[in-house]
Amino acid sequence: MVDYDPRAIEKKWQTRWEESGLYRTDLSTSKPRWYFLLMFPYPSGPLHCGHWFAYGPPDTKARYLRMRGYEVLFPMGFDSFGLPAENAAIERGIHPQVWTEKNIGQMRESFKSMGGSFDPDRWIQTSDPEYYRWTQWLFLQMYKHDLAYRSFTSVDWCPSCNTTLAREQVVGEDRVCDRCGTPVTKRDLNQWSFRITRYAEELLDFEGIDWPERVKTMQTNWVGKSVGADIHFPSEHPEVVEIKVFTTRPDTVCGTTFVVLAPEHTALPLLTTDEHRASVEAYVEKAKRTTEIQRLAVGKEKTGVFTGAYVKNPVTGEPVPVYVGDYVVVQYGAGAVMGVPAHDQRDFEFAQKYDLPVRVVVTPPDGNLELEAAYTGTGQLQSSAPFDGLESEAAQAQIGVWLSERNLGQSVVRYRLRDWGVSRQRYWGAPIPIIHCPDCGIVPVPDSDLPVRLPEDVEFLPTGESPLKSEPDFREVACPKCGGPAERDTDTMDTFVDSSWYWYRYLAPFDAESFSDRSNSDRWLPIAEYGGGIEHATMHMLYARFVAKALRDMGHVRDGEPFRRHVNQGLILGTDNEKMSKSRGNVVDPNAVVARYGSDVMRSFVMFLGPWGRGGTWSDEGITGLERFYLKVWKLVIDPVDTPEGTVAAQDVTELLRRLHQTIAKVGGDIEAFAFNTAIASLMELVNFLTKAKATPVANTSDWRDSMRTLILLLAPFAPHITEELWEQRGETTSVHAQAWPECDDSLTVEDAFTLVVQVNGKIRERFEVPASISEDDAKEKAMGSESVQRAVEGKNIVRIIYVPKRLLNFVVK
Ligand code: ANZ
Ligand code: ZN
Repeated sequence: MVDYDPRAIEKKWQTRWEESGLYRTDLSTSKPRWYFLLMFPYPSGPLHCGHWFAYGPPDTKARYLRMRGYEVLFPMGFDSFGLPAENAAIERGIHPQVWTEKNIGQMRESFKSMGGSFDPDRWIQTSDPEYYRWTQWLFLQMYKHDLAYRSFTSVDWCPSCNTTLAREQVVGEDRVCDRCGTPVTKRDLNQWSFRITRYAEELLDFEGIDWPERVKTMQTNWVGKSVGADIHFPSEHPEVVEIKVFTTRPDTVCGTTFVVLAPEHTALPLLTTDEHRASVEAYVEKAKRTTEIQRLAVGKEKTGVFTGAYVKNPVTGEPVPVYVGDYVVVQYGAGAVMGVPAHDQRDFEFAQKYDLPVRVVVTPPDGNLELEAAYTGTGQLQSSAPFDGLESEAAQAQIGVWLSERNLGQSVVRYRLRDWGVSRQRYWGAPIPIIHCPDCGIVPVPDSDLPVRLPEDVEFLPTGESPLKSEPDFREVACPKCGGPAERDTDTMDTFVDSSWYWYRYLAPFDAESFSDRSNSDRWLPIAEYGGGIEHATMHMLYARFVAKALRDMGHVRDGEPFRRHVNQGLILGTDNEKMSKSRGNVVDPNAVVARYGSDVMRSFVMFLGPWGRGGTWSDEGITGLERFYLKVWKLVIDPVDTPEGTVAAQDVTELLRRLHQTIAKVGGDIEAFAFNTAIASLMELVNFLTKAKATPVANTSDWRDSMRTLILLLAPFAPHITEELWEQRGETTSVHAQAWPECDDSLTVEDAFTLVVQVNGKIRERFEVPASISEDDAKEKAMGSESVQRAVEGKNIVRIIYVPKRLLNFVVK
């Protein structure tokens, strides 16, 4: 007999599948459609274990869905612009393009060796000019619809690398540069931004999409809606009319005993009196070096310095001292807060520290006015004429009206979400398709001139300027409007722009006329399932929703929600139960595992580790366990039946069919729920059962031969190579992956029952109805639970237990 040799069969089938185009999707199909999208990888080199976990199990589901009659669009590509390529260029002198292409080559090999059933005709890469031409088109569409604008804004800056950092390059609690570890500072630059804030309210609406609660919560917090009021505290300073604050508790305005400005607040240098200038300046200098996260840390002591200035409480008319404090963030709200120590804990701590009065204006339920901590609940107003006696909620509304009638403020809704800064002073990205003309100003590159190609021969060394700035051939152009000398924008786009629309491109990857195909996008979207890591919960997943809504409003697509369902995979941990990392030395190289055991074993193993949504821990024994499993499957199917013909008990056939159909139902349901681990466990049980049954006469029946067929079909999504080979060896001529999933006949899954007779020393003590599949242990346990059996064995020693399956249990006692 032929032995199981994964090395030989896997290569053979990968090549055949490729040649036959087995996994090509027919977008104009009349079958039910299923667009199954996985977050495409950054091309970092051959696939690692995390990639195998992210892509292998979903491949199983894609295969299953095809067998269930769906036309499955299951494409793959590469998010191939970005910083690592540029860093490789700087460190090793390899051109980013070369580095990227090499890695993509390795990764595609890995995807092939996985046996991934990705559509062969839809591979895309975002650094391809035919792709980024449409990223640039998207930018221009945003610009034309007033969703992209240029402004002077603050960006993260690494003083050592001398460059702007993308948000993802700022790492850790201390916000350091991920290249050199230097603490990041801020710098003001002319930057392009996308107006994502216009969609803030709609982004909070998850109606009709099936997403993990966790992701919805993260997005909701990221958007950060607050309902409250802007309140103006008038000033007598000649250059400062008033200080505006934002509060979610306008009902507490009369409890304000100080006002705090952010260190960057523009009115601060004006208001500060000469007497306090030195201490305020020293404080501001120090605050500049502390990061936002550090400043806002909950446990952190609230500090500040008095400015010498006073403003007026708009309701009570009382003078209120003005402080500067670093717990106030300049970009949020009005960059200033009214300090209400009685009702806000941060203000309470501040007041304690600087010995400022605490005035209770919302009566606590216990009536106690000697507060140990802020009372942050609601209640009846006091010491707040003319609003005394009102409940907080009514007071909030009335105070809003009262203030706006007097031009002293108004009720507002605020969002924490900021517009999306998309300019990067880097090389390896899509050039921003804008020309700056001294006469015409900002001029978009005409669509017909797209793509604006990235020049190849460029000096990358980080000088603090965009590398493209030093390329006169790139930079200097004629203005498309007036023909005069003009300059291109030399920044490139944030790579998150590239990935904010890629699923549309899979629907028409080579279309030269459009970013996508409208009839395909209407038919195939929204995406049935989008799988990927929780780390993308806010940025990528929020940008994607924003872009979909923007394209919908521009009339380019129908749906504002791109992903009907979203699923997150877990992590594979190393044998030490820690995240795999080179520094810990717990990394497993999937290629070595595949070389030794084959891809079917590797992919099944990662599925067997644990539920896909949770992940699991690597184990070398687990790998050999799966190797043994497939050897067993191989022998079961390939080795001839050599059981002599004999009478076949009807109940053995029933049992065979019952096991089979129970497994069909179980495996299908588990795959749908991403519970690949329990699906494999039930297939293992089935194989054990069949291996035993093979030695009995049932193995000579046609039901047996059918059961071999069913087993191969059930295993096909998990182990595409071995099953294809076994299928062929049985004389089949069309691919196992083009077959229908076995039908589960519910009438066959019903458990048979039998009467278990329990004896003690041969004397019948009890009879039970039990399921036919009851195990010996369960039968014993049930018998021991019987009172009459207990009475019969009491005080005696059980010397032997005789179990006759499906009939009786006899306790021999002395
Ligand atoms: C007075 C007050 C009284 C407040 C009270 C709360 C309770 P969210 O919900 O996150 O929007 N705040 C406003 N602007 C700020 C800034 N730039 N930096 C730091 N803190 C700021 O929080 C809004 C509340 O956070 C505002 O309501 C303000 O404190 C503070 F009993 O104003 B509150
Ligand atoms: Zn011009």
